[in-house]
Amino acid sequence: MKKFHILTIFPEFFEGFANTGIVSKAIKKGLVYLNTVNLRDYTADKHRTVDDVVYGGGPGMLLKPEPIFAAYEEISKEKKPYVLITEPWGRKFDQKFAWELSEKDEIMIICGRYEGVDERVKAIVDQEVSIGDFVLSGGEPAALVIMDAVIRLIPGVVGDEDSLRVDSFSDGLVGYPNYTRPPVFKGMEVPQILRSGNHKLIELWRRWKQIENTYKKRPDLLKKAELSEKEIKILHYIKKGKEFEDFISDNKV
Ligand code: 6GU
Repeated sequence: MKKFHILTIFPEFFEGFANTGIVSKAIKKGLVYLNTVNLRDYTADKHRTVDDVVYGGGPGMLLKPEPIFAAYEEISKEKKPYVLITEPWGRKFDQKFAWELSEKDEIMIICGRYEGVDERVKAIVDQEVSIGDFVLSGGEPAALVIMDAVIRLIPGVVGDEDSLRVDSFSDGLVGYPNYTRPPVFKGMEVPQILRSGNHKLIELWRRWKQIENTYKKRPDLLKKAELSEKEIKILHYIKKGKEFEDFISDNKV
């Protein structure tokens, strides 16, 4: 079972997430345990203060270190978790990072506030993490994004494990287009190849579309993708503006 410990001043933020869809099923199956920790429960004063003014002056309030350390120390008594803190400048969260986190048994995510967190908290942090180059008012939406991406990688969570294998990004490329019924909708037709029953050809067409979509939508990904000789050939065709049908007839597929 994978455990997430989420340190937050807004535990209610995670209720809808924990009670919906795949995540809710994973929790009910006992594959995931979601421990949302209210930092106010680890304060010592009457007002349950979690933040304070900045030494040296400046705007905003910072999360105090004591409640965060107190929560961390209690959690660590059982097992030391891998500790993340949400920061706009942290390591960019991506599919590779999600796979890495799926290997950890216990993950703690400290949800920062945009004004910041007392720097001494970094003493317990293994990795600062960001979900992109933009500023959130708090780390809660980021923690939710991270958990969702990691939870679906846990064996037994997603019904059809094949779907993980064909995920966009699983091989560094954008996904291929999919269609369901009806075969013609508002004059738009499902590509004939997908209805041909020729599985070898369908597989090749899907690969073509993945390479084409990556070239058109995310050319930055192509630099890192490890393409086979055949796939490099496909890319050459696409760059020259040729069609899938040209590739088929030129290469006697
Ligand atoms: Cl992880 N936290 C905050 N506060 N802002 C962000 C972020 C995280 N990722 C992108 N923007």
